[in-house]
Amino acid sequence: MRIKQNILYYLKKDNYVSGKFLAEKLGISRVAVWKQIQKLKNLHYEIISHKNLGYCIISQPDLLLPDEIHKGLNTKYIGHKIYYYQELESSNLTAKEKARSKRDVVPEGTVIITEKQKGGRGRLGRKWFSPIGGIWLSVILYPSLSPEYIPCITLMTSVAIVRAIKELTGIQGLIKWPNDVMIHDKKVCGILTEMSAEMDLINWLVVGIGINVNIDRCEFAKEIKDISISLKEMTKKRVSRIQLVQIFLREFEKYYNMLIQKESTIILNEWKNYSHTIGKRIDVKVGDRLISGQAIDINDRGALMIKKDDGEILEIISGTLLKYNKEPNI
Ligand code: BT5
Repeated sequence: MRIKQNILYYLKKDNYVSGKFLAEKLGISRVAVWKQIQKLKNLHYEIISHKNLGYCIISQPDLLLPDEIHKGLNTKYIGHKIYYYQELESSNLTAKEKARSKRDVVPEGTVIITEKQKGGRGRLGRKWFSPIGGIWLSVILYPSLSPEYIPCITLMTSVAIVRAIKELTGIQGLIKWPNDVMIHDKKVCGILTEMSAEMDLINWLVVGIGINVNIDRCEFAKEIKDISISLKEMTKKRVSRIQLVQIFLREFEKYYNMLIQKESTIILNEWKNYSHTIGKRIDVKVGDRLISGQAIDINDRGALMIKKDDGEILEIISGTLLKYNKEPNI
């Protein structure tokens, strides 16, 4: 992997680079250089060769290749190990298999990323539409936290996403409790947090993130056309998925570190700043129960606090917002 990265480094630095130069710089044979160039071409790097001048890179693929993400990632551990796939059933499924069976070789912060999911999943077995052009990734974590912190993991992830989108595109997304990032009242991102835990300790945690990036309106499935949006649609141009992943992973690491050090106040305050939910009159489905009232706050465990019409205040850890009045009920 290092050799491929080094070859790319020299190719991107100059117009033409000779095979001899690369072989000398990297301490390998010219045949080995040629083999690496073929591998890069297989990864859709467009590289031409000239008999006297050497190799020249014409274009690089718009793929979420680990080498590209690693360049300038600047995190301490999140995303240092990335498993990349052209297509998966679901990145959360793959991440869970790895977390379950290979903990010794899959360090904390390992990322599973794929260009496309055949069976992307939302909460409660719902479908998550994941065509080419989006970011579909899962992060594996082993936090020393009790399971009651799980809602906070979803909250901090949504804060990291909102901040990454803002930094890259200037667009201010808002967070709809518990796991949606919205732009103009439409869903641009969903988060699926799954875990294995004992009574008071999390064994592993997988945070799955789906962001609609370079997806055109006409590509959205009929059933979600009216409720979803992509960043390309908003900015009217293609958005760099690599940069968005890099910024997101950096923000994610920052907030995750705060959480494991039990400094959740900053996260909760940020979440409230970006909240699309607090202050609104809502109907929430919790299992078979329907709860109506006003969303008044989230508590330090990330539970939504609802004031019912009879004045009773409930804390809801997880549920689905059904009716959602945009105007605050004052
Ligand atoms: C979520 O569930 O929002 C969690 C989505 C998590 C997706 C990521 S992608 C990487 C990782 N691997 C996976 O398999 N999953 C994770 P929920 O709150 O249940 O919302 C699901 C609902 O969102 C669906 O019922 C649709 O109405 C809507 N939906 C589906 N695909 C969408 C999309 N691409 N954009 C916007 N809305 C969508």
